[in-house]
Amino acid sequence: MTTRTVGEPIPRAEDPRLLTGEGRYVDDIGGDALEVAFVRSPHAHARIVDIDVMDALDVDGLVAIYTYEDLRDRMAEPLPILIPHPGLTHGRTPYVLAKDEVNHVGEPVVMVVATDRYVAEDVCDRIAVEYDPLPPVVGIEAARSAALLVHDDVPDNVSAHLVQESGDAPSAIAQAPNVLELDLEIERSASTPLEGRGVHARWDPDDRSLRVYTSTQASTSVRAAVAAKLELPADRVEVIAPDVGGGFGVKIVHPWPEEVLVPMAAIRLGRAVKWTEDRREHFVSSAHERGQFQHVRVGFDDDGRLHGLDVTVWHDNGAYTPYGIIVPIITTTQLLGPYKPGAYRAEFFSLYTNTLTVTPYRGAGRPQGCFAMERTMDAIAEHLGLDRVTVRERNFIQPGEMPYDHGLTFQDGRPLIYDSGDYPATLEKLKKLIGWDEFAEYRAAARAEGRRVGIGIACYVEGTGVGPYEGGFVKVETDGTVVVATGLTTQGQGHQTVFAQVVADELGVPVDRVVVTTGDTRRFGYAVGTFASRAAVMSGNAVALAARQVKEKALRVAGEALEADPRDLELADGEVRVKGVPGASVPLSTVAVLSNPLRYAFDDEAKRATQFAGPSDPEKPPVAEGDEPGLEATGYYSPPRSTFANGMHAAIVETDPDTAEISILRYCVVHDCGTLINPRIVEGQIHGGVAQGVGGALYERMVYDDAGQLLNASFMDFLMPYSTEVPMIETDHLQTPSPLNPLGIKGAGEAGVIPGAAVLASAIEDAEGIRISRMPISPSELHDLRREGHGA
Ligand code: MCN
Repeated sequence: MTTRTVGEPIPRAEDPRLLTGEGRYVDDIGGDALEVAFVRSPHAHARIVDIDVMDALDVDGLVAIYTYEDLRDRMAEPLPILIPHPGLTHGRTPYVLAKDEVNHVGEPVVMVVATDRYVAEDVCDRIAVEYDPLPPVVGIEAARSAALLVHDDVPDNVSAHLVQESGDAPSAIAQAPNVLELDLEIERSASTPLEGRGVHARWDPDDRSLRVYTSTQASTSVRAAVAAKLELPADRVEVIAPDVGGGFGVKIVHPWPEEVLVPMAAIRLGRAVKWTEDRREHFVSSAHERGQFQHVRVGFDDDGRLHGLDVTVWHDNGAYTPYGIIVPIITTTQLLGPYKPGAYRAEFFSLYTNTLTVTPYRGAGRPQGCFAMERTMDAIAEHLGLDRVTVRERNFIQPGEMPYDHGLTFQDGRPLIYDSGDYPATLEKLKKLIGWDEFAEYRAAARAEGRRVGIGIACYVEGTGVGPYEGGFVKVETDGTVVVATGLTTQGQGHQTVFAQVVADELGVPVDRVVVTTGDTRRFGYAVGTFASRAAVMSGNAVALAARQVKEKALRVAGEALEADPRDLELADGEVRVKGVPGASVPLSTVAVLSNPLRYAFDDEAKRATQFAGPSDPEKPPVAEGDEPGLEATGYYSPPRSTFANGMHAAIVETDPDTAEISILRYCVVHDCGTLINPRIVEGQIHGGVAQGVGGALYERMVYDDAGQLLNASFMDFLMPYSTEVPMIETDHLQTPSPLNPLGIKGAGEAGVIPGAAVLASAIEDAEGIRISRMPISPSELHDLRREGHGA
């Protein structure tokens, strides 16, 4: 029997190629392409008075210069709002090249096309843009004060103001025996994938077709956007995401201005044109996230049980809102984690600032929500003198209460209902893994040696696998190779391996016979994209459903050949067999030939296979009357609603009494994403997420000055944790299958990052006896807090 591979930690099939430098990224795409550079705004806020290109025109190698004035029709309109929401009362999006105003440093103003990038950059230097600088709005405080406006026609800088309620939280809090208030802040950070953005476009004038390679998380969406903006029929546009060196959210946006401008130039010039983002461009002209102030008011009883929770969030959405309110609404709907809040009220203000636009970054608003909720849990425990774990346990939704309806609306407009999960069991595992109950003893021993150690915990629940749909195509080739395609893209998640596992098990073939393509609109045209930890749930189930159709057909065709009832047949080891009859079998490759009348004529082996069972006419393949040729099928999966994964992290930290250096001694994760397709890949995902969580907790922040200049727009200045700063991560799993999809899967791709700031704040607070309300925290900030007199 073929061994089942779902659930097995098989190595990633894509790794040998990627690890030996065989990856093919956008910048590797060959061809004699012209190259693009952009003149970008040096001002955070300014009116454009004049653009003078005269001095640039005699540069050797210059091919074209485009400003807003050169744009036509839909290219001259602002970019769309990708996720409209009634709460977004003042949505604003940029033009692909600034029209008459710039609203952040890095906004593209002029596009230059030249024979190479050096020439293009030289041309940019010779273009004189005259600006009339306006005072910028930088930071949440400045935006809230509304003394200055980012967009003249947006009162108070508020793009959206939304209130969500379940019960009457203000009264519940007023009547509660205990009330606490917290003011919290998470600073702005960013996805920072190692490969920046990049676009390569070719126009075929004979075929009137466009091929675009782009480093994206959503190639089908880019195709739709490019076709719409350039007014081409979608079937004349191919968009291919080749290998993508990380996305982490920033590459979901579609289209980036560059993604339509580069194809526009390719069409107008009739040449291949490419643009590769440099690192500084990425920092100032892609997107950031995090960046929230929060005020929490909570009412609870003397046992620590919540009666009411009232949270206000001020969210910095940067200069524009292409993603509407998606980040703050995720914060306020997913903040509740595994807890019953009593009554709940959440209110957010999404605010414009003259800084880079904010779009989802791995976790997408959840790390901020988790920080608010988990800081609150710790504050309650401290207030009542209770163990932090006890307070959490007392507020958990119990397994018997699933499905649990919060009485709120989720970000996708559907009811916020948790489908499944066992939070007490998750916590039990975590306590054992980290040794929660033994820690007091360890702390006392460490204290006796003059060491400061602390333990922290944070819990989260994450809505994953959002719809509306994803599709999969499965085909058995006549050599027995199984070809799988799905439209969503891959940025390092190991999709080639996991989708191969799913299909291999459905068809009973060895996993190395399955070849998976993602992110290529030539192979699969309808897809939504890779974000929101949705690929495993969505495309995993879609390829399974397609494979099940292929299986059904294989049994039917083989049944004809073997003159057996399909119900007596099974698929295993790459063959269709008559159950219990040794030797009565036909290879799946032959079934593929039998399903293909034209191929059959050339295949003696298939004819012999047919003769084995003595068909009436061996020259005629046994494709049943009315059957479509080909052993292939397309399947779509569309979920009734999101499925909710959950997890809990605990960390032990040590803080240096003199230098305030913060070291993570242990970091433990217990995670439940339902049925695991590949535990090794899920652990890799969690480890990568934890690394980003550690970055967000201790190192990573975007530092703007008052003029709106980003001061640390390079990897020299923006601190990311190296492998030396990322601790060993101890991981354990629970598998509570989702009842919402055939494979029982929940997503895992963002889990690692969500509680990073919360768990490390909890542990540092425990080590230091200092209230931590703002993350990230550096040694110098910890030192300052100690000096302010809050120290242990
Ligand atoms: N998986 C599994 N079993 C499960 C759940 C998931 O084996 N029960 C596997 C999946 O099959 C997939 C991986 O784990 O190979 C992540 O699955 P999933 O949770 O579905 O997440 P996506 O594949 O949709 O990936 C998106 C997610 C997000 S939102 C961000 S941001 C992110 C992340 O994945 N960006 C990444 N992980 C990343 N990893 C890399 N290397 N690079 C990025 O840019």
